[in-house]
Amino acid sequence: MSDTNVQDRLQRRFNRWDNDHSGVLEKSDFEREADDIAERMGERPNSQRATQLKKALTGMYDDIARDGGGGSSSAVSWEQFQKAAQKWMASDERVLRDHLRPMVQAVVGMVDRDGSGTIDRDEFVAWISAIGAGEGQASDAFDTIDTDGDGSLSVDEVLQACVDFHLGRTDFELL
Ligand SMILES: [Ca+2]
Ligand SMILES: [Ca+2]
Repeated sequence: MSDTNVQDRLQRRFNRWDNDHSGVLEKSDFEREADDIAERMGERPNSQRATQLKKALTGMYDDIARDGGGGSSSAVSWEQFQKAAQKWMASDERVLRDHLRPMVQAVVGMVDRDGSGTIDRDEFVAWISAIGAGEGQASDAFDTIDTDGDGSLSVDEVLQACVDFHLGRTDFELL
């Protein structure tokens, strides 16, 4: 993996989460992000799925604030964000997986329109076009992420794809 790549992706992630472009991350950025994803997925703001996602994202904010060395009541600077990320990415990748899991689970729950518990190809393509990321590659990405080749994406498969992206192993950004 390339360290520059990993660093660039972290910076991009920080900027994307900094929804109000204040230069620091606040809990409200994560609430807005959850609302934004819900809206793009055509979900009502207070639906169970939308509420789950908001809970997962604000929970992630609390984790980042804690591991960055600040408290969850103050904002997270880029330096604190990097500190938290280094902590999550330095050791066994299970640590990163555990931190990302609640968010991935909530997003999968939202994308999984038919409630099958997994994401099929149509659901995946709808999601990727809703977030406006790499539409042309959606079908190829689906095949790559579907590591057991059963034609649907499980929470674990999506989670691994997110981890692989942030560790610089793959180029397809999911979230
Ligand atoms: Ca499904
Ligand atoms: Ca699969």
